[in-house]
Amino acid sequence: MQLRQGTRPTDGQKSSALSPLKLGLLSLTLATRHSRVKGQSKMARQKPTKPKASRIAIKEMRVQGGETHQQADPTQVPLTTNQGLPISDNQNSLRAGQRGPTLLEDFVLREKITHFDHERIPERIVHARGAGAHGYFQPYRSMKKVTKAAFLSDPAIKTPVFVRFSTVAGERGSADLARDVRGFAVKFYTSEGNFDLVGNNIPVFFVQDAMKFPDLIHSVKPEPDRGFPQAASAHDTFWDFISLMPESMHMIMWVMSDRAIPRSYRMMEGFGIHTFRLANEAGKTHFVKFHWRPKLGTASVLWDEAVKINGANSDFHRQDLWEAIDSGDFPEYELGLQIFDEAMAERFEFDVLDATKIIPEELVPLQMVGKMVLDRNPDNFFSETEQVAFCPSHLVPGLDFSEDPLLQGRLFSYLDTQLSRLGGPNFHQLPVNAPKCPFHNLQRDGIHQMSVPKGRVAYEPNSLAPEAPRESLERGFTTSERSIDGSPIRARSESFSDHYSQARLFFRSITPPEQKHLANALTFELSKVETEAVRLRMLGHLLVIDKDLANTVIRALGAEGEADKIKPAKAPVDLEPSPALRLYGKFPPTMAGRKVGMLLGAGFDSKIRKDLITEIERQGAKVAIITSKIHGELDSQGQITPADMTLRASPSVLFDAVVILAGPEGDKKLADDPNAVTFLVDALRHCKAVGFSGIPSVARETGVKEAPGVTDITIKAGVKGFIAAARIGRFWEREIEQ
Ligand code: HDE
Repeated sequence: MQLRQGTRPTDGQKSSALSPLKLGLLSLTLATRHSRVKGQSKMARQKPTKPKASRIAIKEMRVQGGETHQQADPTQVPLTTNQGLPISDNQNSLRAGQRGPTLLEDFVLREKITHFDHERIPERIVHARGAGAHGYFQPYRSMKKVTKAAFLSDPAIKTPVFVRFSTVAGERGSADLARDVRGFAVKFYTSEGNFDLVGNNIPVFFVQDAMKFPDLIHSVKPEPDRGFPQAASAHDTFWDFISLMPESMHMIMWVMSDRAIPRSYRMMEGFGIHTFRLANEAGKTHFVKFHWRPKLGTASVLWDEAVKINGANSDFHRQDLWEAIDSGDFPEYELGLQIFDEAMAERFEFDVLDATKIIPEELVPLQMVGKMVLDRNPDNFFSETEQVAFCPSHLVPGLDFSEDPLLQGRLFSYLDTQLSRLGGPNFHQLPVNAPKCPFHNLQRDGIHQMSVPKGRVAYEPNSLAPEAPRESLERGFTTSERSIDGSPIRARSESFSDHYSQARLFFRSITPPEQKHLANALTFELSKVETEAVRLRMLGHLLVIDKDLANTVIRALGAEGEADKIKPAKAPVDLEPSPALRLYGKFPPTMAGRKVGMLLGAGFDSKIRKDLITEIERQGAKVAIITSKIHGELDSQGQITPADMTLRASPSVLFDAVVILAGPEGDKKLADDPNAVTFLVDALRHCKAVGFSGIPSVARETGVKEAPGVTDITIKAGVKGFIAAARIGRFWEREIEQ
């Protein structure tokens, strides 16, 4: 059956077993790209030598889902499986109907993902670098109306959790402040088994189908011939792939935004991304999206800070989490649910099975249903943070999956990857992975078997072991009812084809400073791309998303050549801006969880120091005393204040706000010290609150005195003024071109 424009096959609707590639549903575009061989001399380019390796014609076409298909021409070797079988469609997994679940029969997908999963041993192939913490989750009220999940049923129940935050692209030893998505994975040890909510800090993803995940990761990882760049997306292979994936445009807006360089794991949101299902006792189901909201509000750093933090302390995020928990300042996140039914889902402009789309909170508001508190550091990094094994397939009764083709692929991948990463099928027995409720079955043996099962019976049904575990209809997990009726097909539903409207929505919803940073990030990344054709293709996508954004980037790049003319599969529409997508101004001003760097110079006023510390701590923030020499600094009375850090090792990028407090002699010394000047110049450039003592040498060096958010702490109400500024956080009006 051929689908009309704008229609979406319903569950019961049969779709053709032939892929739209064969049906030729939409008009095909044939694009020819010429790749340039870098480093060739002008002469060599004028007189090409045989064979013409530099000129490769690539046949490209878009079909109804809007994804790019590149087809081998008859003289080229086709893409094959490892058994040599030519592959007809490398973009779509095999589904029961266009919007149906992925079929286990899809040996092509399984071969591709199996191979991918086993590519690295034992480091995680993605999300290798991370930090973990123990804690608990507690619901605010019973959610029995919509789910029978026990851990959401009673506000008296505290469910233990283990959380792991991570970066995606870098290796285990890479730096924390890479521009990247952050993993936000939570293992709930519930009374009915483990539930793993394996999410990210961005609510959408790059690709719509699990089939594309290995390609995405290969494109962002160090390029295979040279082994670099590490933990960076600013290189040709990433942007080549992305510019051929219109479906990635929404995610690209998020990844180029400040969300991808968070200030702290404690100050970022988390998202389950996919649509899941909730099921109540009566079997009634609703769709649901999971959100985590940090109690400390959201905060990010600037790219210039990120680069400098990576040099000053590449463990910045991991250490920040550890120290907060260690000092009893426990990170907290609220769990918010967006709950909606199938009828509502049908009315949305987008498909709820498409992981590149959000459901604006203005359409479906968040219901805050509980809180998670992280109150204990791991005892052993390897045993816990490294060996924890999250799997989106770890579910409890009352929750269920949706047919999102990205989620469906993940259901297979995680268990598979643990087999090589953790060495065999018994990784669930490791303390961090073992359920905290009793678990018994008749699986036996295997490498690293740690339990000693007794008796002669390891099968079921049996009549020899009445005490052996048996199935339970009442307590057991049952898949929620839904009709699946479709012929096997490799095709993406047309309802997945609007790749630009939400990218535009995101850009137009965020605040002007965020927009500016996003344009800066795109300019930086694209300026690192060596292949002009890739850059021009990407600029073409930006022109579709938002002309002002594209032109800002084009101007800043000084790009020559004409941006590609991209014809979207579906023309974008202007959506009502969603303030909930903003990073700044969404949470009330606070200093809680922040850190103030207090640089002391000789002869400082100890009363001001004391008053400041008292006020800062009252706000829930911490102070680090910084001095030139490790033993500390003398105040005006000749008393020494010991140092937490030395100036050389503590640039102001490590703090949320800074103070410089010195007597006349100390002030002069600091003004002569390039580290002190940089300390202040950077705090100013990064728009932070600055407090200084009325002695102006360093301040005069940097022109800092005049700027908004800068307070003379020696005047009456100076301390108060500094605190008020530090609560605001950043003074964007101070931002200079970066
Ligand atoms: Fe993952 N992902 N992923 N992913 N993912 C892994 O599992 C994979 C995706 C996410 O702290 C791996 O145990 C596929 C989306 C997190 O231990 C691996 C696809 C989201 C973590 C894997 C995706 C995530 C992982 C590597 C496309 C956000 C770290 C090691 C179908 C919702 C968990 C491991 C931790 C880890 C596969 C896409 C989040 C290989 C095939 C979308 C937070 O199994």
